[in-house]
Amino acid sequence: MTPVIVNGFEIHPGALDRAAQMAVVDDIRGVLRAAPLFQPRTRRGPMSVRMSAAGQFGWISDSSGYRYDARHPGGQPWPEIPASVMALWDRYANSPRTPECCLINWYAKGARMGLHQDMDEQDYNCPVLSVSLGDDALFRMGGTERKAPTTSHWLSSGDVVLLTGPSRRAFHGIDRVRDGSSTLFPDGGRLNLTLRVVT
Ligand code: MD3
Ligand code: FE
Repeated sequence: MTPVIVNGFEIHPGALDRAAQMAVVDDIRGVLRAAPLFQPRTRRGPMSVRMSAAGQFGWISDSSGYRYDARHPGGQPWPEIPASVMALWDRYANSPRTPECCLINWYAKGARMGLHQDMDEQDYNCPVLSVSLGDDALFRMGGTERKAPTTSHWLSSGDVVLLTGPSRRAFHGIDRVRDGSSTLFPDGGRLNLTLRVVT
């Protein structure tokens, strides 16, 4: 399928069918058994999104600031990135590098993510690949300056977004999640995976 380009963001609607979505969710449940979701705290307070990760590095945020770290806050190394998720990178990322982090974001009812840039990775020439699962989310995309105009796009379960080129450095966020819009999770909610090269 040819992607939709919105504001320089490469969106692949319905990249994963229902069976593929369920297989990825199953694999991520396995990751979360070894590396449970936690609530990152920033200087601005606790985030509404809960997080975990797989791969060599995960993103953590605590009293000493935020950073990529080789260990979960519980002290254990992160589990391996599941093959079902790695396969999406191979298919959509078009990158010679291998992802070193699969960040896992869980949006329970009411969770959101403010407009931000992802600047903790060392090489912005490496793309980021995002996979949306569960409830629909209103994704806001801007430019490389906070004041640049933004456009919004609903992301649905099974959508893949490739952040490459100028969009890799662009401000973005999740304004809201539409509760009950998907049946993938029996009790609702949204899972977002982002594959990243960190070093
Ligand atoms: C644009 N996640 O984890 S995914 C994040 O749905 C994050 O949970 C959102 O923003 C979510 O940092 C949006 C789309 C996305 C992911 C990473 C990006 C857009 C991006 C990195 C750089 C630029
Ligand atoms: Fe981000």
